[in-house]
Amino acid sequence: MNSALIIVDAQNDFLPGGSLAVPDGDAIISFVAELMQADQRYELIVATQDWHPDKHGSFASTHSGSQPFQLGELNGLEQVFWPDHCVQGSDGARVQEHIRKSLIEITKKGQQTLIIKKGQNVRVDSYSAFYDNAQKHDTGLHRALESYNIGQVDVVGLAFDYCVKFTALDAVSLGYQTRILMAGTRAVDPSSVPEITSELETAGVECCR
Ligand code: VGL
Ligand code: ZN
Repeated sequence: MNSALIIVDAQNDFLPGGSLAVPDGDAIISFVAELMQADQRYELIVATQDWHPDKHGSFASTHSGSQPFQLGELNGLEQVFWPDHCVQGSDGARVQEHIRKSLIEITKKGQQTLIIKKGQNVRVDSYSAFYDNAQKHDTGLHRALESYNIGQVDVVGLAFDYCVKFTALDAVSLGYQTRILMAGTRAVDPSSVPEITSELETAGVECCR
């Protein structure tokens, strides 16, 4: 069975110094870069990018009176309002330099790679690499994985409690054997990790230490 590596949102804004920095986020970089270099392990390596237009509906700054990290509502869905982040074309939206360079290097060596952008619709947020939070818009990732006969996925990246979690949940419900490699991910809220880990495992996601 073919395997794919899905690197979720390893972007500057989620790393120390970024506008939505994930605590200890940079600790994942060398682990992920090494995985990417492992010959023959993955049929396909996917990197996702959170890719918001200006004034995205998930930004606190878009809603007068709301503060970053407040819970609100966006088009009928519960929504955490975030600091502005990953605005299309900004430096914060770029894939972290080491990961970006590794992607180019392995592509040159013949490794199949794919970039998936998400979060472009101002009216709905998009945590999962497969579907938006309303489960309406499809990014094309499922079809791409099928075309490579992928049956198993390893998920890493940022943040564990949002985009990594929802990517893994969608992967498992689409029928992929799904693992999260814990050395390759960190959470916005580190105290949430034990509870989310058991939620994921109940859903059938293997969280590998
Ligand atoms: C993410 C919050 C907002 C993530 C993206 O990549 O986990 N979190 N947008
Ligand atoms: Zn976002």
